[in-house]
Amino acid sequence: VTSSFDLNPRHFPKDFLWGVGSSSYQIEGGWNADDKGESIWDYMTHNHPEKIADRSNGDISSDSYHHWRRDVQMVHELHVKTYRFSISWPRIMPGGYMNQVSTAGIKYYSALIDELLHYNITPMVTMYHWELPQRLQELGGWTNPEIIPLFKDYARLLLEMFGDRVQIWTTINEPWHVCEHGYGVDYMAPAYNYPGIPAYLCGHNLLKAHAEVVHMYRAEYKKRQGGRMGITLDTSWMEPKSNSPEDREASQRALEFYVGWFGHPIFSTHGNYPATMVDRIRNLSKEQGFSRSRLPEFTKEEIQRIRGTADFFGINTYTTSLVTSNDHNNSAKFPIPSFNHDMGVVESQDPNWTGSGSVWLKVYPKGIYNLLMWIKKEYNNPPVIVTESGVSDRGGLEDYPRVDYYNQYLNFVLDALEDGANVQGYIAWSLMDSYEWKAGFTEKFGLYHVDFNDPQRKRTPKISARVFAHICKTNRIDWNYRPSLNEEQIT
Ligand code: GBH
Repeated sequence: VTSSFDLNPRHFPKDFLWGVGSSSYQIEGGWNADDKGESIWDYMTHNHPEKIADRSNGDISSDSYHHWRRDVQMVHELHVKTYRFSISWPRIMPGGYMNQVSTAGIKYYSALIDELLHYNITPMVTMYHWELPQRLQELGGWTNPEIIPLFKDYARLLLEMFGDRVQIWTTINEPWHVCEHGYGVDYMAPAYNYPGIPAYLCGHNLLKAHAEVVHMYRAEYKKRQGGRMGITLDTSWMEPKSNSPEDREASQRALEFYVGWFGHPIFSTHGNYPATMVDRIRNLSKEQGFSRSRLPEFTKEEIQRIRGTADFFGINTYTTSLVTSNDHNNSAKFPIPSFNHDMGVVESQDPNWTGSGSVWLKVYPKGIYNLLMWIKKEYNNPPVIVTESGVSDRGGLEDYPRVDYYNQYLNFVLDALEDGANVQGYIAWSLMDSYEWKAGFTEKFGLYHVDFNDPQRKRTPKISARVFAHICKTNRIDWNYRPSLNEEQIT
């Protein structure tokens, strides 16, 4: 099926939503331009550079605060239909409150949106890709229920300012990552490193904040503005390490902890957290001497209010883990209590899988198929948009491994479509090389190379940009397409 003699190649659906993605802190720079406030990432990278692989920060990064016109040109060259980008909360509301709104911040995103529409590209806007105003972190961030009305205020401002021109919204990028990596371990900002308790408070407030925003959108904006709103979850595919019943159970449990924690309350028929999660955390909490479960409980009304609050299921997925049951030993990775210990799953990867520029990211193309089929089965086949998928390297324009990644992963997306999964789109991560959070500038995910030594931050298409553009243009995978680097423009 993959040879040049293939006279009948499989096509993606006509209206398949092709896209490329980025996020504000990773590309914008302009960290204190005009009246922008400090975010938790500004704060962490400035005060704790030792937490970042190359001690760098996003102060300038790809400088999209100044080069956004070129960014849109690139998106246009790629023949995609949508550009997924995020808005920086403190660029719009420097202190996180409505008392101070930045005109310069609003102007920036407004111009970007208009430029996209000029090229007929649909803006897909993420409200929160991890840039919390530092002032709100000082109140406890997502662990403080105050975040619910504050996030709603911020969302209302975005809908008022941009909702007439934005047809696809997602509220929050990767809640699991926000809560567990931000509060449970010393990883992403604010790096609380307080296992087993605050991540669940974060998740609880985050779900309520998300639901309030979707209800507000539906009640006050959707009819007039006509768009749709979802959320983006993330997970690796959890492949049972063996065919034993224990490992298959570990796989299902891991998916319920990573995806179900947020997916079940929003997308399942009954709502609420997955029963496995509720039971395990309640029982372990009791064993550990807590007077009630570390996982907060929703009231009946809250369960109903959260259920159904998404028009589509956004999923970010890059790689696969092999999973087996944990023996519950107390260890650095499984302290008692902790999310990992509650989940009770040990993850590994097959050393034979193709590597990438990131230790965690191994190429396992079938994982995306398995995950899409799992979502179909688990949540009654909701409309799904793959909001991120891609692979890193350590640099260079001749990125043939990235070409292979997209061809192979997309081939499995076609399989999932053929097997009935309601996949509506695929957004490649990422438009261009950018600030890779903890990895700083050491890992590159871009279809476009960015010269970080050039004050102009010159962008150059890699081989993968040409291949991805060809896929989006022809709506199919062409295994033999081998563009050269010589052409300056993508055609
Ligand atoms: C995405 O998250 C982000 O949304 C995006 O901003 C980012 O650029 C992209 O990843 C690439 O990194 O170090 O073993 O603890 C993807 C989900 C989950 C990927 C956690 C990195 C770290 C695993 N991420 N994972 S580990």
